[in-house]
Amino acid sequence: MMIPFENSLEVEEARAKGTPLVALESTIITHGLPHPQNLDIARLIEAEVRAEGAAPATIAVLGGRLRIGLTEGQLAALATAQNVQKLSRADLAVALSTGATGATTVAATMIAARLAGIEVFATGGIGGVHRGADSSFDISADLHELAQTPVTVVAAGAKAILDLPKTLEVLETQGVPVIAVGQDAFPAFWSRDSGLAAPLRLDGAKDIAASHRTRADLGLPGGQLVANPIPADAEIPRAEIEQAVATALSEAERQGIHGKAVTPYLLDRINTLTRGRSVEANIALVLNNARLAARIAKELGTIAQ
Ligand code: PSU
Ligand code: MN
Repeated sequence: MMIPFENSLEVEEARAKGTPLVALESTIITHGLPHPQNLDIARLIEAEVRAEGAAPATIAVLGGRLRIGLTEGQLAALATAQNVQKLSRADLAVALSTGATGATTVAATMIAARLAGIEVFATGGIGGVHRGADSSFDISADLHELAQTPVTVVAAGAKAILDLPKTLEVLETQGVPVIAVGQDAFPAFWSRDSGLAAPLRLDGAKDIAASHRTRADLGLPGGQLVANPIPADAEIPRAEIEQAVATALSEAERQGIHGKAVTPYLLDRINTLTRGRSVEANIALVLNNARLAARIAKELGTIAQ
């Protein structure tokens, strides 16, 4: 069988030199952040990984090819394209076999990272159990992916648009380690503290790398969710963001938004309702996650497999 992905030159060079790699998703660029800032932010995330001495591999499907690492031109084209598909686990094979272009979610990026031998992945927030899931059944495929694909995902917890207690319950049922970094509380994306205890806590990249390897040694499938709190100077207090979340949720319900469209719709509305503050916080936390992911990737490079 042919290798089902293509490495960018930067990724090839990193492999040749033994530079640690960090996977980055592309749905955050196409569906998670507003135009036109999304391109600048995508570049900043990559730069943050490089500044730590690792190499970024932004992942996307371009013209039916699974790209591990994008050139500057490819990144710009993706960030400015209209109507790019949002590809999760269910969509990946159809997109590749029909020559489509699409951005990969956390789930699809994990699948691609594993294929490419990349063990660490940085993003902003993961998908989870949506509020009202008891009637909508809306549970992100990201949670099931974490249970079966051995990639450590660094996120700032899960967004307040989700039902966080139910999200943690599903992760527990699926056997996914949820590890808060440097604190006991599970962080809630824009805020450092969700009011819920994190199931696990580790205080640095070295320990996170060690637990990644130990899971593999135990023969356990699946990855780890590293919940890295937003830097204190960038956080939005819970009460403040909750108002925007509540408004956005009721608007989404009134308009009958469902399926894949829910998360992008809510993010866009919350950005408008907070007058851009939610996106400012999003930038700070994703850069913070890129930094930690690069450090974990470097530590993994020092532990024998
Ligand atoms: N949460 C964010 N920003 C994002 C996403 C989630 O704060 O951009 C994106 C990620 O790509 C994630 C996806 O994997 O949304 C989840 O979508 P769904 O809930 O439809 O599975
Ligand atoms: Mn969903």
